[in-house]
Amino acid sequence: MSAVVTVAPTGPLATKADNPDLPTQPHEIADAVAEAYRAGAAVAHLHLRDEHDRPTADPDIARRTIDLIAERCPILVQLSTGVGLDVPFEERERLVELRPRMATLNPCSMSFGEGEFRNPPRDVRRLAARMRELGVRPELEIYDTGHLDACLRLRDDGLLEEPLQFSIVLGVRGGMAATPDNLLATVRRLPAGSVWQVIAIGRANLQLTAIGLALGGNARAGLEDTLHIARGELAAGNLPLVERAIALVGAVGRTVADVAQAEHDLQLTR
Ligand code: KMH
Ligand code: ZN
Repeated sequence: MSAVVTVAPTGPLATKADNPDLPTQPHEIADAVAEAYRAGAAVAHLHLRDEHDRPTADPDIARRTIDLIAERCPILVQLSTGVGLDVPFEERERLVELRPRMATLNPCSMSFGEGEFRNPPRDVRRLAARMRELGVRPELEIYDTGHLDACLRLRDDGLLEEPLQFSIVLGVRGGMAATPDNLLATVRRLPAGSVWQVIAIGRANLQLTAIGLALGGNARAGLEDTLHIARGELAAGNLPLVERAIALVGAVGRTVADVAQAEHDLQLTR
């Protein structure tokens, strides 16, 4: 069974002071994504930064980044609508108007590290409905038990179409701890036929990515999720993390999905 590897080169929080190899500007992100594609990643999960490296939902920056990526490789683009903790929901949601193949949908508000991640129910419903209208496939971010229930309610209300696509996010301070028990308990509760991946934040990244792959999930790799390749050792860019995930796919006896296989596995209809 093939596994889709997503590269997440740049998250909402880290800066170049945390890891000097963090790509922040459009051409840096595009170069990192193209390297990851050549290594085997089929999906790129994107956060954008402005010229001061602050998280932004500026559609021009997003468009420019997507175009630079398309010049370099045919990887599938997934825009983050999480964007950054201080960016208003109304700006974040506009990103789906660019009609990426996929975008994230964060179903609930929560504490997030030292900050607050605001996803009010009415706004989430509006974004889910708009994504459905535009044919942008939502990746549902599950940071805690009740987030899955919130997604199932959206499905029951006709705002999400099956098969559902989930990220099980482990290790955000404010969400589930990064433990195998939490991963297993969440996987067991997913509706039959769901597509899912593990997003393992911080130290448990390697272990939980490996467990997710062994259980049949997809994998995500990159500096958004961990700045380190080993304890106390910064990753020298996204590539070593992507290569590590690719090696894990082989180690559990699976093959790496190319873009065409990923379109099939993720059941992308446009
Ligand atoms: N930053 C991760 C903890 C999103 O961008 O919308 C989850 C994430 C969600 O990637
Ligand atoms: Zn993200």
